Amino acid sequence: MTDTHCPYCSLQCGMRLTPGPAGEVPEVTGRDEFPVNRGALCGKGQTAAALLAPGVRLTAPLVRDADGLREASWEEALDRVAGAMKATAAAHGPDAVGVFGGGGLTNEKAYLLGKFARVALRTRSIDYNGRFCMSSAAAASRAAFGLDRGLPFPLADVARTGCLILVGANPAETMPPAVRHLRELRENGGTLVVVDPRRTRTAELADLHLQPLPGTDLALALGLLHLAVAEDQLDEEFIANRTTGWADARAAAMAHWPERVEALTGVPVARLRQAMALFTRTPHAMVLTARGPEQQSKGTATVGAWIDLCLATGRAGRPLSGYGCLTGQGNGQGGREHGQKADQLPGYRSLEDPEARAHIAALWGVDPGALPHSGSSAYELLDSLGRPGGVRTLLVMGSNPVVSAPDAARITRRLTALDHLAVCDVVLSETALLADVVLPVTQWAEETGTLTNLEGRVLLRRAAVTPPAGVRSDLAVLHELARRLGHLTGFPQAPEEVFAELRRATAGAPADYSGISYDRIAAEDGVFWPCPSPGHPGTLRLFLERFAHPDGRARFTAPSHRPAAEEPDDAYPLYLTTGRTVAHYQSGAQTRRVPELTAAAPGPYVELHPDLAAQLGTRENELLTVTSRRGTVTAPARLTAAIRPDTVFMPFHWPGGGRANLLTNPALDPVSRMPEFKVCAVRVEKAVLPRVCAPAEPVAVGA
Ligand SMILES: Nc1nc2c(c(=O)[nH]1)N[C@H]1C(S)=C(S)[C@@H](COP(=O)(O)OP(=O)(O)OC[C@H]3O[C@@H](n4cnc5c(=O)[nH]c(N)nc54)[C@H](O)[C@@H]3O)O[C@H]1N2
Ligand SMILES: Nc1nc2c(c(=O)[nH]1)N[C@H]1C(S)=C(S)[C@@H](COP(=O)(O)OP(=O)(O)OC[C@H]3O[C@@H](n4cnc5c(=O)[nH]c(N)nc54)[C@H](O)[C@@H]3O)O[C@H]1N2
Ligand code: SF4
Ligand SMILES: [Mo]
Repeated sequence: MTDTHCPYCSLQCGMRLTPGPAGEVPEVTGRDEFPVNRGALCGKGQTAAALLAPGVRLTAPLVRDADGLREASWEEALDRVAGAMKATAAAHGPDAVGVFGGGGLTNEKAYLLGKFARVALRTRSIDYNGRFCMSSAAAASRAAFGLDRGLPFPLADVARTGCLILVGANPAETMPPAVRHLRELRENGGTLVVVDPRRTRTAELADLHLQPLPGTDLALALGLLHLAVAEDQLDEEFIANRTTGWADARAAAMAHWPERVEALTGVPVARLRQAMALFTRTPHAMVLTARGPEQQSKGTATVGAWIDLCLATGRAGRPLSGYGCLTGQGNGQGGREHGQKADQLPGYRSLEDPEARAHIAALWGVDPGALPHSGSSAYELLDSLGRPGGVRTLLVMGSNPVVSAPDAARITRRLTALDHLAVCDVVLSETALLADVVLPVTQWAEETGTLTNLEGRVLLRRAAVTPPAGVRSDLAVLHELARRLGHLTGFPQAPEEVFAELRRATAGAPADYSGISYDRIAAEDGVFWPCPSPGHPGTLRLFLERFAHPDGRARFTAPSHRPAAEEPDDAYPLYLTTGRTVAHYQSGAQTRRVPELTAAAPGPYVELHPDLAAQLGTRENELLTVTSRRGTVTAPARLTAAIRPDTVFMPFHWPGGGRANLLTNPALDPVSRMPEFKVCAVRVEKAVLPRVCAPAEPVAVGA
């Protein structure tokens, strides 16, 4: 039996793996002692062992020749990748070799990948899929508090606050075991407010559901702040003692009076007042955001406005109060701390800070001047592929952008324009299918490493099974590639050795892991960062005495509302928003290979209101085409009164012609460079079926 954690989301539910009979995958059970999930697992976690079966996962490297991908030896595959990296760098300079990482990678992998880019490749062209995930919340938290940790308190605190506003988060589908904390909140007398254009399973649990137009959360937050001023609900003492910048925030709020906010958001003034009453009725309250308000071209400003509301009412930096972001990927938190981001060095150090450069350069044994500077963000990096001055050889580790990137047809074209694409993956993802070389790597239960969950709790995922012959770890791949690029040392492949270096790299940094060890994590079932020494207990709650800016004060950011980058018009009269459904994870590369999950959710669909369906003359399951300025998709209709009649929703888990990201708008937030996955304008029509349809070829849905 091995205690470990789930391969998927940021809850990192504790699980126990019991070996199955010979030749079978282990049995997975939830671990009662782990405080985040207390034994519960969602369907994805329960079925995760299916990923370990030999037929599902890759077991040999693949290289492309004239006939397509064929099996190859590791030597040949690694030589091809390293050879391409050298050739590209020699012909086009080091920045023409790029790296694209993922928030599912362990801390050790994220750290070594960043080091590999900066030291072995000397490229500035590195970023990762976390840019598509929580970068707006991270940017806003850093601006307001001086530090970004998804939740500045343990998740269990949620059950003991007085009122929780969940903005654009659907944990009932995206983090099901977290729902018990929401239920407990209500059992304890607290209230839940949900802000979502859809009446989701999470909204069903709420005392109050606000159903704004997509892309209007910023106005909504300012409207609530306006009411806080108008109804004398400010915490003047907190504002005076613990913040700066209130005058500007007050002015921004005053420009967003309730009737104006009703006109912008569609949320009636009476509902705004109800929300404000619930939020200020109790001494403790929290606001948690997820991708709804964040994946907007004004996501950073939007989160800033919700934080301003918390600060003005004194609901931050105090026990059982505060703002937090529900980070998404398994290591969404740690993955954003250790240097796979374009502008970052390990421990949340900045690549542009001379002191940070000197510290890390000394550890890495290079001259600070030899460290590259910041590169461009994920979408910009992907959009540069194969273009003059752009990246020509790319290594992808832990992402499937063919399905998950915005304006995916464009990004797919860019990937095919590369001179060389190498993909490290566990399965043959849609991105791996385009690769010149596919390197099959070990996954969660086959390897050991640390991850940092949405609370900032550093966890140990332990190897529970022996990996199949033919696969190597991501760390071993980096080790081998670095060696071929002339770096015989500096790229260890043993996870604990990498972690030891990561500890030194983060010493004294904002995300300080130097007091954390594998033994300690095992003994304590997780350690919260910052943890600056082995004797330090770890930091469960941040900001209780002071915020992380040098003066200890939080900053109001005082944003103003602005429209989405693309609003509906005559040609594209509806809003499209996108997100998740409970059975599948992300691009679906993993979960579409699990029979139970595919049975539960076999393909893409378009959620629409019955009134809109009547207007279009369509019925349940009839094929629709959805068209935006980027492309057209075809998928069946799913009618539900839970969505606004002016908005349609698509989950993004499937490739092919039902791919939601063929439609999405890559407009970027100016600060976080987050694309606007949550808002674009579309036209919806009944699909015109081909008149003759050969019986052997039924119309493919999302094929
Ligand atoms: N089942 C499942 N669980 C997952 C994942 C998965 O793919 N599948 N992925 C994990 C990851 S990486 C992440 S980032 C998290 C994401 O977790 P969530 O953020 O909870 O998931 P989403 O479905 O992307 O978006 C949440 C809600 O935002 C709403 N929304 C859309 N537009 C707007 C808007 O303009 N304003 C507001 N307020 N709300 C809006 C949607 O209707 C949706 O219900 O989930 C994690 N858990
Ligand atoms: N329309 C729309 N698009 C979205 C979103 C949305 O809400 N709407 N959400 C965005 C968000 S929040 C996210 S996080 C992204 C995620 O989108 P992706 O980056 O595509 O994430 P995954 O599907 O998890 O892809 C991870 C890949 O890495 C592989 N993998 C898993 N573990 C490992 C490992 O340890 N090593 C290696 N080398 N590979 C591994 C998996 O098999 C899979 O192929 O999608 C974004 N795209
Ligand atoms: S909620 Fe997330 S971590 Fe927990 S079992 Fe489901 S996918 Fe795994
Ligand atoms: Mo995410």
